[in-house]
Amino acid sequence: MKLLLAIVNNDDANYVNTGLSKSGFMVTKIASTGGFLMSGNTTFLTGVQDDEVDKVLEIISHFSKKRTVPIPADPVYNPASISTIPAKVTVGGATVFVLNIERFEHI
Ligand code: 2BA
Repeated sequence: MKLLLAIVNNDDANYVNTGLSKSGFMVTKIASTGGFLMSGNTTFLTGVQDDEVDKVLEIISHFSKKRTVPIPADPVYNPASISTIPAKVTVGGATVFVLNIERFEHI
């Protein structure tokens, strides 16, 4: 069994949630914050059988878009922000960690 921990852009989170739920996967959503942009994202926890991992990754990938976003203008952690052209980073699709589950109990 595996635990997938998927960090998804807030704008894609409802689509990912619906996609996973409609395919029968149990999902827990956690409101999270990216340490670099310091803006909200959504972390999904999904426990699945080993042979279901690829299907979950496919659904997450299908609904998670890549986007370019400006880095907030804060000269302390973004020296480039003193330029008139905002620095940008590419965010997403999704960041996914796949962890081995030693034991699972649903009590
Ligand atoms: P943030 O930490 O807010 O990062 C947003 C985007 O900023 C990242 O997109 C990446 O393009 C860029 N970025 C992050 N740290 C950077 C740095 N030190 N220098 C330059 N650019 C940097 P993604 O890679 O798609 O990550 C989206 C979100 O996924 C991240 O939001 C963070 O919440 C999470 N994440 C990504 N990689 C992670 C990791 N290895 N461990 C834990 N969380 C991760």
